[in-house]
Amino acid sequence: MERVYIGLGSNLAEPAEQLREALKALAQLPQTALSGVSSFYVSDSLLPGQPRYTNAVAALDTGLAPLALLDALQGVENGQGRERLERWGPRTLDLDILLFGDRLIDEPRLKVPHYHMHARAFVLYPLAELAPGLILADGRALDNLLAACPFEGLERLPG
Ligand code: PH2
Ligand code: MG
Ligand code: MG
Repeated sequence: MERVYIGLGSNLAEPAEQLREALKALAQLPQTALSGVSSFYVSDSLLPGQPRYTNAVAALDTGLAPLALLDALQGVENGQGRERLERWGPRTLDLDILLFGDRLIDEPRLKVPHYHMHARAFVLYPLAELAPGLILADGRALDNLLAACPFEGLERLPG
């Protein structure tokens, strides 16, 4: 089993409900346990003019290979009505593999650690709830990434 961190995001059709549905689906994946879920956070979209996003991070322990997990996650996205109309368009559900054990993956369909995660408060702060003090496979320390990425603009939802 390998520890994997998944970034969840939604900015359409009741985003928090989309995340709760997605977490149920993650818990049902084959060879996989859902081992932790962060708080939910609301923030403005990186792209202006879109609805605000709700984001969270989940920890999985999985025996699936990276591309098998990616296929499964895309199945969950599609099952929740994800339409791929434009890059970075608004979406009912986005499931991103952030970290996969201690692997560095550079394949056409999958780059791990997830690109830009180091600069996204809506990824780093929920990740830090689950994995304080984490060192990424590429040697970067989560604490250093947090120090360079202000919490500003994030709203942590209660409960
Ligand atoms: N995802 C995007 C574009 N902008 N903004 C926030 N706050 N959260 C996201 O998950 C997000 C975004 C495309 O993946
Ligand atoms: Mg994304
Ligand atoms: Mg994505």
